[in-house]
Amino acid sequence: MNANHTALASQLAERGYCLIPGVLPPGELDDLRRSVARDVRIHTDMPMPVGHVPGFLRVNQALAPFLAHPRVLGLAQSLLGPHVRISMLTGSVNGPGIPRGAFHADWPYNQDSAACIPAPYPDLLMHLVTFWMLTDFTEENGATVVVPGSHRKPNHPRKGGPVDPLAPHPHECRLLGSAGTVAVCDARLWHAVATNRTDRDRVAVIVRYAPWWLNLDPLRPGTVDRQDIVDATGGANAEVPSLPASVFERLPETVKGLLRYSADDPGSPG
Ligand SMILES: O=C(O)CCC(=O)C(=O)O
Repeated sequence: MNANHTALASQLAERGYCLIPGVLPPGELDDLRRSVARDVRIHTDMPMPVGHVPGFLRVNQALAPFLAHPRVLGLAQSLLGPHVRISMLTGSVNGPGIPRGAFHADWPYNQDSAACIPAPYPDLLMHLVTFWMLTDFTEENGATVVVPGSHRKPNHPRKGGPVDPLAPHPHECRLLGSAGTVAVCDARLWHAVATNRTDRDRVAVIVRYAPWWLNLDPLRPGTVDRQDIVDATGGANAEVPSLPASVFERLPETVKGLLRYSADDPGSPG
């Protein structure tokens, strides 16, 4: 592990998150932000102000050249091993007026998911959630609320449980950063959407990185595990549509290895 990754890895181990500033080139930020904000608004699966597009790479590839950035992928590989892949890529616009959300941990720790690691879950990092900030993340525009150190807990706040997921936490803080920063979080970190009190969008792409040994099939429509664990039980679970072969083929070579699992077979319609 190089010295930078070691320092970031120890912040991540201690607090459950770390920040990598200046990953995206300043000269490209305006175009990236405009492109992502436009396509999230067109394709969102929830009404604004919650702009949310799972499988965002299908409709927008603006971030593709950066997804294997050595400062981000290098850290992910040093934590999860060399065979890392992108498990989810979501376009995200938290528009003006978006209300505060509930504290939760992310998949596969989230106990509201049909496919989850049952709590008490083990003290093991299995999934990274990265926020690629395309606008500054500020207190005013709803920088994500996080509880430092909560990634070491074996469960996350749940309705009816000992910690109210909707109440402010005494140790909470914000994931603050300037546009171009990538925030890297342990998926167990307790976090919540924060109110955007400005009249401007907070724009990001949320990219999750998983080791090869984490079973992503329950996320993917049409797989046996999705059918058995999610469809047959009527449970909730994040859904990641596959990447059309035509989109996959146009990705930078350095990025293809991260998304091979997610791509449709060549020859299938896309
Ligand atoms: O948009 C945010 O600030 C948080 C998003 C979030 O909670 C999630 O994707 O799990």
